Amino acid sequence: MRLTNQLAGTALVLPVLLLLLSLAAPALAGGNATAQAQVEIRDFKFIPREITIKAGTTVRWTNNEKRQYHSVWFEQAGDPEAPYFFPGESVERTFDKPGVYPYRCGPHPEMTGVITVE
Ligand SMILES: [Cu+2]
Repeated sequence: MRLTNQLAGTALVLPVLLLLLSLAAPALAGGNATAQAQVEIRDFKFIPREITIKAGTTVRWTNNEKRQYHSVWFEQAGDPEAPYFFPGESVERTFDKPGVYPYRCGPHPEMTGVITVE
C-alpha cells in the first residue's frame, strides 16, 4: 500500500515538473523575444543617432528634454507624420525585417537617426 502511494506520487510529480520546465524554457532560451534597444532624445538629438539591432528588437525612444516635444517619424518609409511626445514620455517600435530605417523628427527636420536591422 505504501509503495503504491509513493509510485502514484512520483507519477504525479513528474508531469508537473515537465510542465514547469516547458513553461520556463522559452524564457530561458528565447532571450531575443523581448530584446529592446534604447534611444534617448536630448538637446535636439537622437542619442545614439545610429544603432544596429537584430530583427525582432523593440526600440524605445525616450524624450529626456526639459520642455521640448519631438516625434519619431519614418517619413522615407511612407509613414504618416508621427504624433509628438513630450518630456518623460516614450514611443516604441518593433523591427521584424532586416533593412535600413532612416527617420526624423517631424517638427525638427535636422534631427535624424537611422535604425539598421540585421
Ligand atoms: Cu524634434
